[in-house]
Amino acid sequence: MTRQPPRALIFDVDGTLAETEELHRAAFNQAFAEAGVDAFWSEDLYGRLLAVTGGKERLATYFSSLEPPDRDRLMPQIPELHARKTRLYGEAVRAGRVPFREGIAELIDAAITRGFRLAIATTTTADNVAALLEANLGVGAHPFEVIGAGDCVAAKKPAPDIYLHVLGCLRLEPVEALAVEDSDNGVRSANAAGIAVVATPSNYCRQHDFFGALAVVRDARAIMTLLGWNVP
Ligand code: XBP
Ligand code: MG
Repeated sequence: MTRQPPRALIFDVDGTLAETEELHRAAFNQAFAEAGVDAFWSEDLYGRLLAVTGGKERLATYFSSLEPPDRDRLMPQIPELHARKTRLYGEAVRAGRVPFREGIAELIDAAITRGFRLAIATTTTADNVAALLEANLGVGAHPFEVIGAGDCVAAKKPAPDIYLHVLGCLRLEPVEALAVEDSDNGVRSANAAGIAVVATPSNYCRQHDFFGALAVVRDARAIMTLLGWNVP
């Protein structure tokens, strides 16, 4: 790494900390079934819908593609549907069904050992972040100084808002941070905020265009190698 070494790591959540999107997809489908909504998101359809970040925005994109009267009947149901989905997703995560990705725990520990500040910048909700951190690190035991999540900003990824919000809370300049992302929207968001970003593509994002990423690597262990940290 030829640049000035960063002082903070800012992690994306879904697809980066953990492979969560299959659990999100299952929660959306269960919420549809429980609400009597005649919809089912297959892996293929969900992979395309992931181009839209934010569950509520994703639902609005999908429902607006339907014909009236279904479209007009379903659009007002988005807040309740998404709240139901978030409850279902949180229950599944708290049941321990989604571990951190390979190397994430080691990267976090190595960063802490080296005095790095840690933060999160994600499109998902704060409740979902809390559930994932509790399931993998224990209740109240996470090392993230700032958690920027969901609707705390006006515009979701690929807009830079969430990264600019987290930088502001950390009182750091963009050049002092390094972001870790799994998707093209995430890389674009960090880049737009002026932050260098390493991509660790997730299952749904393998074919994405990671233009603008400092590097595209297999997992968090490869990030430690990139930073010159010995991999345990
Ligand atoms: C990924 C997203 C989120 C999740 C679903 O977030 O775009 O919308 O797919 O979670 P990130 P919600 O990669 O930025 O962590 O339904 O809570 O949005
Ligand atoms: Mg992601």
